[in-house]
Amino acid sequence: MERTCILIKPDALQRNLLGEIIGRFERKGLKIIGLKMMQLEDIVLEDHYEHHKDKPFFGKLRSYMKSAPVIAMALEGLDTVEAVRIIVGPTKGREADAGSIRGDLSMSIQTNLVHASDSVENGEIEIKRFFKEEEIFNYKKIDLNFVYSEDELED
Ligand code: FUP
Repeated sequence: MERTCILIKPDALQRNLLGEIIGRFERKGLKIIGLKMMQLEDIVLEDHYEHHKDKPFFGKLRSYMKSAPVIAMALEGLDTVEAVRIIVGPTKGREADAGSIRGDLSMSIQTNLVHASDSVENGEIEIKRFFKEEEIFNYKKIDLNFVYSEDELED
């Protein structure tokens, strides 16, 4: 099974959308293997947004990401990185398809509610960045045989 990392951003917390957003991942059939609230600091944000460090919007992005706590989630499932990116939608909320989190709930390119890992490799890096080993849980999820077919579970 593949793993991915989600951050539910400060705008979601302020707009009372945590339950709505977590619920969408749950209803999809994704297994929550890590979940916590945390205050992000400069060092971790500079690491996380390394690819945007020299962009003009970086300063404002960093302040916004520190303006309130975030919720970090680790999710597990088949092809989870791609499945979650579809549920989240593209970066700019006002251009995202209805049905996606950003398409339904966000108008912004920056306050766009959610971060989701963009590759399997980054998913693993981000889980390590935001979670300690003991904060990731290995447990039997009883709906697995209904979320996936027998064939898919054997692969
Ligand atoms: P995504 O993978 O969709 O979260 O998007 P990116 O990695 O391209 O961008 C990460 C974050 O940078 C976005 F969530 C918000 C911020 N950003 C801006 O603030 N302004 C921009 O023009 C582009 C991105």
